[in-house]
Amino acid sequence: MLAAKAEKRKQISVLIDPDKPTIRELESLAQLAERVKADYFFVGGSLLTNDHLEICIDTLKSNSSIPVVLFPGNNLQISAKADALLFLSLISGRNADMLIGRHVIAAPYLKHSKLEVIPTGYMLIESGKTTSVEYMSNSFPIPSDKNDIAVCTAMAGEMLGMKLIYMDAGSGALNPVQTSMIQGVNNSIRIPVIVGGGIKTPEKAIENCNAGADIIVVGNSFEKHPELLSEMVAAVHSV
Ligand code: 1GP
Repeated sequence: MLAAKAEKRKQISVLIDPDKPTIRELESLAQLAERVKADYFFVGGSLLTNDHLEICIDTLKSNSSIPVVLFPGNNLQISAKADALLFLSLISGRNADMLIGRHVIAAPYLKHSKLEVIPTGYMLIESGKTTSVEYMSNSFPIPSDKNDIAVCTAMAGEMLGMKLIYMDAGSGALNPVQTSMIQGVNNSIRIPVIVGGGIKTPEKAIENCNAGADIIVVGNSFEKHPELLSEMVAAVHSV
């Protein structure tokens, strides 16, 4: 991620909610992602209701060479089978459990695993409806028009030692993060900026990259239209 940013290469991650796809669907998604050269799989969700995390990672890894990065909604979503884990601190909220509490519980497991642990400042941005992550994290998102709050939050995250900032409107967001907010955040920090939530078109992905997003995350749209993957990856890589 750092090398790509230094070389000004934009990247795209396919978000997989382990509850949703069948093994068959996962196999073909992984093979397609490999063919079109998607950069990462992010795996996780606000709430998992089936015990599919490990089989999901196994399936992705046996059908592609794309790195699998855990994007955990809570400390139960840890698997040593993945390559890395976004160690998400919900810096947009004021819920101590999501800022540091769950991390204390997870730390000894992570210490003994071979996972690459990536400290990530996670900023939830208001998106027009209550998202699962807002409800499950018991935190307020940053209002979508308050760019100054987002900028200062990202700056504080970087100063606290976070290695990535993830701006998320939440899965299935009605309104994705506004480009002016992405621009403001990108101009104020040096670490890579990940942007996700409600991105449905290659045009939107390009707009976000031009505003300063380093990594675009798409989940829902690929679940509904896997055929979009090729176009989206090409769009992001063309920026
Ligand atoms: C959610 O950023 C991700 O955490 C992706 O959102 O599913 O809306 O693409 P979508």
